[in-house]
Amino acid sequence: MVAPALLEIWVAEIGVVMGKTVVLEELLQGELIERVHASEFTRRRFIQDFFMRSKPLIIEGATADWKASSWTLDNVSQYIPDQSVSVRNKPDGVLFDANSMAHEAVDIPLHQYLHLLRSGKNETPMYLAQTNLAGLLSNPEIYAPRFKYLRRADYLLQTNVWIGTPGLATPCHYDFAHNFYHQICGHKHITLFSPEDSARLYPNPKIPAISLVDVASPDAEKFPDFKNTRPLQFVVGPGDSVFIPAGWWHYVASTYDNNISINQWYLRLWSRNTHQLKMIPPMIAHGVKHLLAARKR
Ligand SMILES: O=C(O)CCC(=O)C(=O)O
Repeated sequence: MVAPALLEIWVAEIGVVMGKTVVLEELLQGELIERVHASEFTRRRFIQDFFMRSKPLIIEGATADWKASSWTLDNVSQYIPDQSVSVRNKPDGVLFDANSMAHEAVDIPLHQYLHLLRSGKNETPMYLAQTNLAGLLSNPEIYAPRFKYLRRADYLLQTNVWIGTPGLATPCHYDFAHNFYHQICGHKHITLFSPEDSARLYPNPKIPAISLVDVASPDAEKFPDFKNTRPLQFVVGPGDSVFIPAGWWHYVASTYDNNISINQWYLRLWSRNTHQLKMIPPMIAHGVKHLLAARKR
């Protein structure tokens, strides 16, 4: 649980990230995400109170027994072999342009990248983003096993690692899979919006899973209805796992420390969760659109 003084610092940081001053009271007036500790939480409760209701939450301490839970910028090169990786380095730290999807990246040996981050000599914010752990390690499940709240029948689609500097932001978007986002070291600021806010987030007409609104600095003239969204904002630190249900919009930023996160996307192929059932037609439409676009190229 975040100590109040630290929370205030983070709130001030969020104020900077969001391009406006946010005071603690304002944040506390908004909706808060529920936080539970793994020692007092069961899979049954997860399914009933969160999964079936498509409700996000933070579980603390659920990855304490993972080998990856002790990864830091100083020791991760002992576990992940050196190899060339693609690192985002857009000068403004934004992962991609929400209009065009354009991004900038360099190929660099992983250990050199980690060394650069530790030295703090990088000239731009840098991000080894959404990198499939199975592509970096031959046995990723030893370090990041199936999450304990998953069922055997749930399909673990992909486990990604994210290693970055302060000053990064991943534009607001949603995924078709359920997401467990585990903070390993450093901190991230996360802003979530429910699927009910979709129209107020002005989806990119070409890629409807991406919002055109820059959550850090929203253009009130272009996106007047954004002010009517109900964001859930919070900071995650080491040991926190966030459940982001399929279809929930998320904007993820880092402001003041180097950080490592691991996320797991999974599909529950059959479920009475009505929201997930609603996701199936857009998911198929999205897939068909991609296939058609790929055939045209
Ligand atoms: O960590 C980030 O920067 C983005 C994470 C994200 O978008 C995801 O896990 O789906």
